[in-house]
Formats: sequence, structure tokens, C-alpha cells
Amino acid sequence: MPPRHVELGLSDDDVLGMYRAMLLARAVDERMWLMQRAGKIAFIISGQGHEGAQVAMAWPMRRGQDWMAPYYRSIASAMTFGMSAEDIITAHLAKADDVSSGGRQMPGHYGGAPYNLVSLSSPVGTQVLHAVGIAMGAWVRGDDVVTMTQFGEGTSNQGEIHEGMNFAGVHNLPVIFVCENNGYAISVPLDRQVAGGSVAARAAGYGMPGVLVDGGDVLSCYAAAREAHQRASRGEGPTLIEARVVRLTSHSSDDDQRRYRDPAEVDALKERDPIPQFANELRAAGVLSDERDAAIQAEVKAEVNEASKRAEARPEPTPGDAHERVYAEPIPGGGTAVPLSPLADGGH
Ligand SMILES: Cc1ncc(C[n+]2csc(CCOP(=O)(O)OP(=O)(O)O)c2C)c(N)n1
Ligand SMILES: [Mg+2]
Repeated sequence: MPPRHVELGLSDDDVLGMYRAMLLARAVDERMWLMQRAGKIAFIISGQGHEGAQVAMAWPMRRGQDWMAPYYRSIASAMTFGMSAEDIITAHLAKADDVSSGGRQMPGHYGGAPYNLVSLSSPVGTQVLHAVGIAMGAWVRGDDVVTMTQFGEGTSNQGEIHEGMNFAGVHNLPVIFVCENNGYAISVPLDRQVAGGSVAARAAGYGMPGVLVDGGDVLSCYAAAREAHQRASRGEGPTLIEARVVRLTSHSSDDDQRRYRDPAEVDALKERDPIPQFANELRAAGVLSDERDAAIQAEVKAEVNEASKRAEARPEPTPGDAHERVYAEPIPGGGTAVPLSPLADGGH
């Protein structure tokens, strides 16, 4: 029997590319934790453990044509959709020419106009409404555009998710809803947040297929996303995919999960890390050798070193530019911008 990736129509280069993308997202994430601890980045909210699902699900999306409304763990999907390691680090350092917002957004608020990647808001779940709105717009224009949005299982209980999925179901919109279920909403475990324990099962109530996948199984995630993408593109409507993933880190750099998770539970998470699981599968398929793996790891390390060096050397925003890209100019009604602080007038 041919290896699974061949059955799915993926080449050896495709799966090695997916593996490399996962490693790169992990390496950028780890580097940014160091930068946060060194006082260079204010805050980190990590995608570690989610990379397999994210790379695989973003893989079928057509760059420059499709759209994505991400959430704060979407580092690997944002990178698969076009953001570079340097873009990500530059945004976290809030540099003046950061592609996400020119240094206005919080860390982890991925976005980039050149990539059709919508900037997110901190209230969880609001990105789902944006995704459905984009899908509605594409439908009105008759464009072949598929929109993907991602959110956590805690967020799946927000009103916006119900409104968005119901609207997409009623109007048969080309959206892929991806719930990355990591079992916790900060410190609250799944059984205290999701009645019935399944997010995918809710899809039936919205008239769309609900698919449950193991987020540690990259090729299953890819197969589910590709099928959802084809359905959406053919005009057959939305899909909800729930990927069971692991959150390998604390919720954020402001949290310590040892206070609410058993140490044995935290240790056991490593077994579900998608990166070694995928590496093992590629080895068994004869695609990844030790030498190839070492070469990819070295390339990724060099790329992250280079990206962080270049990002750190980028210019800081100047206080006098604080209003730019925050308010439309001129202010509607003819008012003038009020300085946010004396520094905002250009003083240093
Ligand atoms: C509307 C709203 N309520 C509360 C918060 C605070 N908050 C930020 S992340 C989070 C947990 C979300 O959990 P989940 O959706 O499972 O995503 P995860 O962080 O596990 O990936 C909460 C409660 C918020 N940002 N917005
Ligand atoms: Mg969660």
C-alpha cells in the first residue's frame, strides 16, 4: 500500500514542507519566549502543540485568493498562509514597520493585509463574525473565495460562534470553522466549559458537517481541511472541524499551568506533541532520514537567528506617529486628533 500522503495526493516535497513549517513555527515561538523573558517582548501566547493541526489545515488554502481570520494561537497557520518568521517577530517587538499593525496590536494578534489575514480583536470569538462576513461578501460578488477561521473550545461557547455558524449554515457560506480543542480555557478544563464534551457535534444544529480529528495526526487534519475547502469552493457550504490538540505551554507568559494541572498530566502531553509524531510517520514512509532531518533543523535554526536579528534592527515607532493607522484621517465631522499624551506630539 502506498504511504498515506501519496494516497492523499501529496508529494514527498509537500510533506517535508509541512514538517519544516511546523518546525519553523515552533522555533519562532520558542525564540519569542526567550525574548519575552529577556524583557524585549511584553507578552507571549503560544501555539506550541497546535502546529500540526494549523499547518495541515492552512495547507489547502489558496494564498492571495482565500482569507483567514485567525486567533492568538494561530502562529503556524499565519506562517503557512504567508507571514514570515521575520514578520512574526517584528510584530511581537512592536516595530514601526510591522506588517500586522505598525506596532499597534498586542503580541499574538496575527494579521497582514498582503496575506488576506485579518487582524483580530482581543475579545475571543469576534474573528468568527469577520470570517462569516468575508464569506458573505465573496458570495455576493460571486468570487471563488474560501474563508477559514480558528478558535478555541472555550471560545466555542461565546454567542458570536452561534450567530456566525447559524448564519453561515442558513446562507450556505464558504467558511471553514476550525475549533482547536486543547482541553483548557486558561485554567478551566473541558468538562467545565463544553456541555456534552463535543464541539463537532454542534455542527448538526447548524446544518453543516462536523468533523472530529486528532490534531496530532497531521495528515488526518489535512484530509479534513481539504475536503472542507473543496465543499466550500464548490458552493456546498460551511464545515466545522474540531481538532483535539495539546497546549504544551501555560496559557500565556502571564500564567503558570503547574498551579492547576497535575505534573503527570503535563509530562504526558509530550507524547501527543505533533512534531515527533509527524517525524516518525515520515520516517516510516521513507521520506525523512536522519540526515535530512538534521539539515532541516539546521536551516530552521539559521532562519530564526537571521529573522530575529533583522527584526530587532528594525526602527521603533516614534511617539509622534501614535495616531497613524488608529483613526481614519481626516477625522469624520471635522475634529482634530487629540494627543494621547504629551509624548504623542513628537516629544521624546
Ligand atoms: C470575550 C472574552 N472573554 C474572556 C477573555 C479572556 N480570555 C482570553 S483567552 C481565554 C480562554 C479561551 O480558551 P479557548 O477558547 O479554549 O482557547 P485557548 O486559549 O485554550 O486556545 C479567555 C477566557 C477574552 N479575551 N474575551
Ligand atoms: Mg482551549
